[in-house]
Amino acid sequence: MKVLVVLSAVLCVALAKDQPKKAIVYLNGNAGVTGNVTISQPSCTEPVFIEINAVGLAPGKHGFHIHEKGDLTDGCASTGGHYNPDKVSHGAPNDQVRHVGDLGNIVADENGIAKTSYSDTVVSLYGARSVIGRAIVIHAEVDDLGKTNHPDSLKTGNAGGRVACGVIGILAPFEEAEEECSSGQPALVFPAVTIFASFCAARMLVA
Ligand SMILES: *[C@@H]1O[C@H](CO)[C@@H](O)[C@H](O)[C@H]1NC(C)=O
Ligand SMILES: [Cu+2]
Ligand SMILES: [Zn+2]
Repeated sequence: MKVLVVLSAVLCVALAKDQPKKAIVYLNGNAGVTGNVTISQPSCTEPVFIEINAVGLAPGKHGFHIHEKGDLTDGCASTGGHYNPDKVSHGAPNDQVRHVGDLGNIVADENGIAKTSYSDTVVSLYGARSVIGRAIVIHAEVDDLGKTNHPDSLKTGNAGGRVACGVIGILAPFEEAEEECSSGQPALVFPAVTIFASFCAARMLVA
């Protein structure tokens, strides 16, 4: 019986987990580059999945970042620097030390098309560090990932001008308010979840 109670409690906690979140970015700029980016995350403890569709790029690698502001007043120029809440050096997506916004490079084919997707464990759509409302920026040049002697390497990756950008907007869910959940930390067991689990366990006992 104890095993049943524990099992049902675990199941109920699993069912009560966060709603998946999804964000959409419409890319534009004054360099003829257009496209979109979707960012989805099943729960606050799982990685984001980023899908990129961009056209009009010069063939080759282009720095791809999340910048701190969703301000397009002056086009991509007014989106600020890389989103960097930890105030650390620029790096590669897989580095221990990196800006939250450091997503490395995307690669455009000979037709100027970049269609790619990948996961990232640092970027989040949940909590105080949610990137919703910030901006995605595609650069003219290669992001050197903080690995060269250029004076800007550890600041920006020396990725050159900004050829396209867009604000990270909510796609789903759009009906409910932000949940309390700190990104980048273990999931907290909230009182509501505990009560729900106890309720489920109690029902198992009665049944
Ligand atoms: C993103 O762009 C691709 C390629 O142009 C298009 O097929 C897709 O429908 C777009 N997605 C959204 C959500 O707009
Ligand atoms: Cu950038
Ligand atoms: Zn950076």
